[in-house]
Amino acid sequence: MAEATHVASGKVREIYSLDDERLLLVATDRISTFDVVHPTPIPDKGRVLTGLSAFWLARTRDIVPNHFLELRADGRSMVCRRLEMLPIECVVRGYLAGSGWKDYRATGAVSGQELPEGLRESERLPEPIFTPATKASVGHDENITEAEAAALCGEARYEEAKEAALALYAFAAAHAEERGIILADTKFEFGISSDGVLRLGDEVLTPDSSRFWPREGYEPGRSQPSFDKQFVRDWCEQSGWDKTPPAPELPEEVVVGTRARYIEAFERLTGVAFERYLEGPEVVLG
Ligand code: PZK
Repeated sequence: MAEATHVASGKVREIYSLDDERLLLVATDRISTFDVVHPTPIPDKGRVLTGLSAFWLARTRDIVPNHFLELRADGRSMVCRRLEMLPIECVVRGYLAGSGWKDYRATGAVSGQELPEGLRESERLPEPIFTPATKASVGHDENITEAEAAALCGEARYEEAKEAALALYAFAAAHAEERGIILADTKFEFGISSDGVLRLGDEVLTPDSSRFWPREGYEPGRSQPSFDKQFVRDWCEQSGWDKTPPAPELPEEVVVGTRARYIEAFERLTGVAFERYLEGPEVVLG
């Protein structure tokens, strides 16, 4: 990729600039647990995430336009339109987990929205809620009120992003549910293209931007196992690692089991055999 210049690294992704209008997003095989990246890659994880993201972007373009332009033959990189990103994370929650559960337990509310009393950890909410968060450059994103988010984005763009995010969640949660996967929550990022259109950007509805739980064994009142990362978390918990950097190397059986879970999520959600995706990634675009 001689014409691409590197612009940013995420924990598990890289961004390159192609020209004034286009970026290349590359998903690596890196994996993090407890916010720390392991030295051991999960082979094909980046391809699974890029394929899933492209699948959702292709199927939701009538809900809201997005940044997708092209899937590259390597299956792990996507050419997208350069956007002016909104300065908030657009989180939709259908179930009470993570910081949503933490904030609810402490205050009875999430992002300033009061919820019914007596909800349990991982419980399904009466209806999905939009809980905007800051984009922290270091440390964790923090939930903010809708008024704070609207002030950061401008009222009209805020409302547009909120309505799009709720509609995207409803579509994806129904699709996942039919395939035995609970979409507990997910994070979207939106931006404005040079023609002034609000578009969905970033990675979309992947296990790295969402909580996917197996429907089988779902039980409110406790935390739920992660569809993709549970082998890694369980191994880390019993390894004695104190969850501060550096993260430990992962044993072969954890790598193999985790890779199989990513591929299972891909195949269940897309209905496409992963081997078929490797032969020609555009198969996920429908
Ligand atoms: C954009 N990120 C997240 C950070 C990564 C990814 N279409 C776009 N236009 C402008 N900016 C972005 C996008 C997208 N997608 C996404 N940061 C900026 C990010 C670090 C590494 F791979």
